[in-house]
Amino acid sequence: MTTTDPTTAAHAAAATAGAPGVVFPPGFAWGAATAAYQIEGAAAEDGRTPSIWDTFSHTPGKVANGDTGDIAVDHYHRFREDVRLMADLGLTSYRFSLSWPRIQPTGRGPAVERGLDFYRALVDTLLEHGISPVATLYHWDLPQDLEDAGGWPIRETAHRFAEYAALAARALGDRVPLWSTLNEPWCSAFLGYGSGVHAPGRTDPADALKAAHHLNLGHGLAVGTLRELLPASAQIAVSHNLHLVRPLTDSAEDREAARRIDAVGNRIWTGPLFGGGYPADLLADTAAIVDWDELIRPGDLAEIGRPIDLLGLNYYTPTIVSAPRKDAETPDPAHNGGHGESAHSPWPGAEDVVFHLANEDVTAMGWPIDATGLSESLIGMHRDFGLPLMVTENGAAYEDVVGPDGGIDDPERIRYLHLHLAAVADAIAAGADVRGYYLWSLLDNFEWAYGYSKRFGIVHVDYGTQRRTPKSSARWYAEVIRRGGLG
Ligand code: IFM
Repeated sequence: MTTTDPTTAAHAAAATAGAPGVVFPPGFAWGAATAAYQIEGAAAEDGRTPSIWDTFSHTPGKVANGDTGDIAVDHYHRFREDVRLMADLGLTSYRFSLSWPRIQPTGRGPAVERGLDFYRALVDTLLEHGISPVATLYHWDLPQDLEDAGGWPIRETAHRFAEYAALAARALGDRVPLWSTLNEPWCSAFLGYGSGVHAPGRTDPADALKAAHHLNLGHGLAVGTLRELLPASAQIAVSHNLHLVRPLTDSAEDREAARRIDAVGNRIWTGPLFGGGYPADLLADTAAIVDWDELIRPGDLAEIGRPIDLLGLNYYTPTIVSAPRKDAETPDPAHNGGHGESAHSPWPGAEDVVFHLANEDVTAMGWPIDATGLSESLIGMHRDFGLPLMVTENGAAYEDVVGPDGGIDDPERIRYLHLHLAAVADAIAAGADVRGYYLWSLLDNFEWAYGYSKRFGIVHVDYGTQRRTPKSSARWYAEVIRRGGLG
């Protein structure tokens, strides 16, 4: 594992963070990110079968307006046009996810070549345009057959995931230099099996904790498989939405609330990932919910702790918490990770913790804007884990308006992105080894339980015609990339 000496020239070049003319290190990846179910469409083509998100979105009442990913933004058929857009922006890297049910429809057995062909063509087109591909194996679309067999709460799913990783690595390993195992497993475990606002929509805290362990195990097993099958030069990462948890006040009670959310939101992943096992306080907080001794089998922690090359951070907003209070605020966007309302908590062992808005300056998701949380996260991760980092998601939804000339002017998104890129520069200047930034998202897309009602793209999509129109934020980002930093 490489760690970077903060005195290198790259860091010195970035040391003017916050000042005009902020420059990022040479080789810094200027990216954008998407995910298969959110953009591909072609849900029943070329052998693809339903994932948990197909089932969930087709269940009345689960997704706003009854929206589904059946067509999404039709990227499956329009990927060449989309790669041209990326090239026009000057992106140097593109982070996308592979659809498990497109590659291995039932989650078992051989790969479907037509599914792999799509990704081969996508990757080849990216490479032809000088854009470095970053493939995420799992961005939430578990084959429905595996959910029917028990889903992430059962151990077998972790082994199935490693087998699928092998199929992907054999097909694409010669041309994808950077792989990520999981995207935001916190959401898969705790929104999918705890609060139920995400697929598969189950609401059992014990299942949520079991899912977390099996996602960790699946990650570790997949790292082992990828190391065996990929060229030695390939790099392996995982992307977590680590919560930047701040206590509302400095009281012992609020600090205790923050500790509990940090345990089940963050250290449940980073503890075993970095060889420390599950934290004792997490095990104590959740002892009445799940039998960890039965769940963790001999050898699991060694698998999960296999070394990785890079750690991805997905950051949108900080998480402000307190102990229960009489004046508790009702809108608590962080309660469900900002992904919808549920009577069931996604925080096993910390159900009574109260969430607060960091400030009133919010995006269309209701998520407060506070870029200091991004620099603080990166600096903390550098200090605590000491490996290269990437911001694998960051961006904002706004209610974009198409002007009379067909253009979309989105200065609020530009402001959000500017603040957060400056925060990345601040972290680099403070010594964090941050290798890239992947803006969420390239295109407007299916925003999970919110359907198409929330737009995160820097490229607008007219869902009726599938016409793509770069917003002013896209032109701004292209200029940032051209200059290699903020002006
Ligand atoms: O759209 C999602 C993405 O799939 C995962 N991270 C957060 C984004 C915005 O909610």
